[in-house]
Amino acid sequence: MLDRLVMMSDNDAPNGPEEDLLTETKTKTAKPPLYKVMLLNDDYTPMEFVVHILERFFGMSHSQAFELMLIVHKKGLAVVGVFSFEVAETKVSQVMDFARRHQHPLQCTMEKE
Ligand code: TYC
Repeated sequence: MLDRLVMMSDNDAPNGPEEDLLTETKTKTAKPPLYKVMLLNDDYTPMEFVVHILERFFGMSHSQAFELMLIVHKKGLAVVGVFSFEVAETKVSQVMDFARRHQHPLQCTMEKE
């Protein structure tokens, strides 16, 4: 979408604002904010359960999932994916519900990138 836009404070040409006033055109591309989804380590959730979650909800292969699970286990947490707000929220809910149903204390959170 092309829109006429008045830029009073961001002149890139050595002109006074009176020149830019009618000549600048800017392409508006509203990029949506992205959210990191993170898994947190704990002492009780079985490793294979976490691997299963990464395969099931984040589309990882078994070896990718195992590798990332070990990173969370060793470092305390890791980003497991970056999504739009709605998708991130859905992933967090899916993981938290699945863990709760299986009575594991696994925690999954999201944070604006
Ligand atoms: N630390 C857990 C164990 O030793 C494994 C684990 C990994 C738990 C990743 C949570 O997000 C997690 N059984």
